[in-house]
Amino acid sequence: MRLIQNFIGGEYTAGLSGKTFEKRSPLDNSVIARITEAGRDEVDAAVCAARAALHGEWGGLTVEQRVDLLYGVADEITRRFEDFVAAEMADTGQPSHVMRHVFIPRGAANFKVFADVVKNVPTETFQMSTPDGRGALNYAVRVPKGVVGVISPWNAPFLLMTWKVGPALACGNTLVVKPSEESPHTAALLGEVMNAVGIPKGVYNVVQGFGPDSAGEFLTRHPGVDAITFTGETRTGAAIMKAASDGMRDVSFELGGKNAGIVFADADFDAAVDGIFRSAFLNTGQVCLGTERVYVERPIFERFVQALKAKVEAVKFGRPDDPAANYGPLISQEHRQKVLSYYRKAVEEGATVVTGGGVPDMPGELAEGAWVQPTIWTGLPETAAVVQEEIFGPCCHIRPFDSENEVVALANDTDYGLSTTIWTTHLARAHRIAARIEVGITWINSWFLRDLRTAFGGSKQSGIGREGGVHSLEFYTETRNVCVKL
Ligand code: NAD
Ligand code: 6OD
Repeated sequence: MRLIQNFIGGEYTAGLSGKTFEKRSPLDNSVIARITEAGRDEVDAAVCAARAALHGEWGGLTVEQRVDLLYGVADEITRRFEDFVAAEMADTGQPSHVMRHVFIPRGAANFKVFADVVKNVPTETFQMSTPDGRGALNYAVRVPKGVVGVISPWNAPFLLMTWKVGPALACGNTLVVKPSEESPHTAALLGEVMNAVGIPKGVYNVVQGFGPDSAGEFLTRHPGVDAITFTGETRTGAAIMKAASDGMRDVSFELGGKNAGIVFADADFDAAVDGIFRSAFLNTGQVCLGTERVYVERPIFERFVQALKAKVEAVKFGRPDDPAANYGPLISQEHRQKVLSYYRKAVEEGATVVTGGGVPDMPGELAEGAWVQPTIWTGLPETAAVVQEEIFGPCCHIRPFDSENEVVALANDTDYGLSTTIWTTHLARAHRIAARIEVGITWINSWFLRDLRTAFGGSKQSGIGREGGVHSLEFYTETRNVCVKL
């Protein structure tokens, strides 16, 4: 069994309190790692190490030197690709192809892309006239925010953590990262990469532990943290916002979603079925951008439901390294209980269960894992809990619609506003609808197609702020204006 420690000032350290916790495999509930839990003292040590690094060698590097180091980090992740794949698979139990083709390569890309952004972004300047006719020149200087606290979730741990670590480092900040208690491996492994590449000690620190009354809360309440970037549940975001208000620290929040998928009768039918299947069921439905509400134009409704059902019923459950398997478990027993409670609630609320609704029969020790059947419902009113609340599991409700106005109203009838996917060959209509849907990200005839230079974030209760490309620079730097009288 592995022992995972905190990473502070470039060293893996045993906790002062001696407290540890277990990480269990989602596949069979066996204990796969024991983790040193950071208490207040470790969090304080990590913040102090980050503060010292800000004023040390790291703070004196040129942009070009930082960019070179970040390219080095990306290359080292690629060199240790198999280690990252194995670490992430151990934590999440998801199929190896998802790690290999999406999550780990994206982790490396998060360093390269933001190194490029920082290198290429121009400086804002304004010339102004003055009464003496000689004028003045204003120019903006970007400086790092300082010590940034990164709090990340378990559903795509490496991608989502590095999506913040990459731009934060590119902008010259130093970091204390608190990965989810359910996915401690890759944040810890990244410490080895930082050391191998020569990132100065203290620039990247990791404290392991839980949220309330543990490393997460201690970090967000620490006065030495200048800004907090968080991805996770909306409720947790609210708690972190309260903590951040002490000292007026800046926040960037990527929160929950209850995203709509909209399919018009003129859509490329097979592409739409494939697209909605991916968006609802990839990663066992544990994707914030995932579709849990599907609206299908009435003429193709029945055919669509049957086609999606056939795809769902073809999934093969199994271990990530089983070549015959393509579907993984949920992250934990606790999350499985939550998802299964919604499966029961759907039935109580009168849903027609098109497929799924329970747990699959798994052989041997896998019977102890966090497996659930992917599930489709129809027939519920929009007020039903499973249509309104984020479940974060492999399930969706499908409802027919008859008009553009109706489907826009249905899609917007939620407290969340993260993403939408629209399937149609009528591009002018798709464009029109995209402008009316209250979300941060709309995909047309695609889903989770990411250009890291674009704005990413949620409306309503799905987030505060935008990251991606220059939007990340807005959060991870402070802009100072210099006015020169000529
Ligand atoms: P979570 O909010 O339970 O936990 C996220 C992180 O916050 C973990 O590291 C946790 O330990 C920490 N945390 C919990 N309480 C805290 C507190 N009081 N103070 C400080 N830290 C605290 O979320 P999760 O279950 O890990 O992830 C799933 C959720 O994340 C879903 O709601 C999903 O929609 C959301 N998510 C959003 C995005 C996005 O980009 N919008 C991306 C991925 C996941
Ligand atoms: O692709 C990204 O940058 C991103 N933040 C994805 C979020 C996935 C949510 O589960």
